[in-house]
Amino acid sequence: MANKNQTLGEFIIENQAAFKYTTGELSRLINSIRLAAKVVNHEVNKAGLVDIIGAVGGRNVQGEDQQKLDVYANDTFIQTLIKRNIVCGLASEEEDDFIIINSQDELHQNKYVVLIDPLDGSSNIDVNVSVGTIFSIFRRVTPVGTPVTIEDFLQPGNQQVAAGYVVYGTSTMLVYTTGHGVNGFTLNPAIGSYYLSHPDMQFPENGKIYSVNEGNYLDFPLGIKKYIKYCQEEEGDRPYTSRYIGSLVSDFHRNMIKGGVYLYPKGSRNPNGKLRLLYECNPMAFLAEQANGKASDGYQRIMDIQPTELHQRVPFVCGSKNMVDKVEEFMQTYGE
Ligand code: AHM
Ligand code: MG
Repeated sequence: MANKNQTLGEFIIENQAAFKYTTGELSRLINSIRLAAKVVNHEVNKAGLVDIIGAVGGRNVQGEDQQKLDVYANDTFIQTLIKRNIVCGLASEEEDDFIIINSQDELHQNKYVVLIDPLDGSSNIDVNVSVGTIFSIFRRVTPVGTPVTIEDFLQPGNQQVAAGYVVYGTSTMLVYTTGHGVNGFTLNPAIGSYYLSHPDMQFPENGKIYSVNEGNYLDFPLGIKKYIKYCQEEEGDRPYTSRYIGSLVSDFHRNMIKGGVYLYPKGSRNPNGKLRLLYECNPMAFLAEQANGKASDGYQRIMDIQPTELHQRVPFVCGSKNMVDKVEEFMQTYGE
């Protein structure tokens, strides 16, 4: 029975034994992400004050340079993970290349690499709409004690050890999986602790929400156009409701709680879709599957795609299982 008084710290310790390789390293890593997320949360919550205390990109009253929030989030996560000596390599949506990390005592003894989108939903940052952080954790495939290589990062999503997101919304939540279901923790800002508020999160099998940027409609594959029309038809439990925030984390979070499907298809402007396989789609796909949902590129399982480059993009369909099945059915029937 889930204990709603439990803090994230307590939960991590209690569940450590369930981890596949239990040395405590993964627990410490998730703890570091939790810490960095608190720091970023503090900054995100002050975003509206920027015009009062000094414009982003300018200098604040102390004469320090003010960073854009996405740059700040990127630096915070990277520095926290490097300083706590907890990973052997990092890749970020904000960085061109992956980062090799040397641990202080012996070289490269850590086993895990982290891939991160430090602040997703960039178009929402300046307008007080929810944004999020997404992370994905793998065991390295190259030998411990050597510098990480690109191979350690180009692993299919089905090799993920853990994944999660932080949503900076009306409240701040950290939601993650280590392959044993999905649990959500809400930050109590007065105390600075996350509490287990959403144990064992599950997508309803069916949903009534579709989330897609319909401004791109004319550009979509025929299968997606037909699916959107299907959502709008009056029949059975349809028409569905359209809800699109434009922040993947928030759209996913709502759909997981209420039941729905998120789509970012390809189009002539985005021939492979917009979202990145490694930083956005894989971690969300792992969470979706762990929560009884599904994630696909329209034809195949996202987590079975073999990545070929760090910033690779893929079409993304994710959410309630029966809804994703339906989208695949439309893609099979009508194709591009
Ligand atoms: P970003 O990584 O530049 O923030 O882009 C990712 C975001 C997702 O969070 C969101 O679902 C999507 O881009 C929205 O894109 P669009 O504005 O094209 O609908
Ligand atoms: Mg992003």
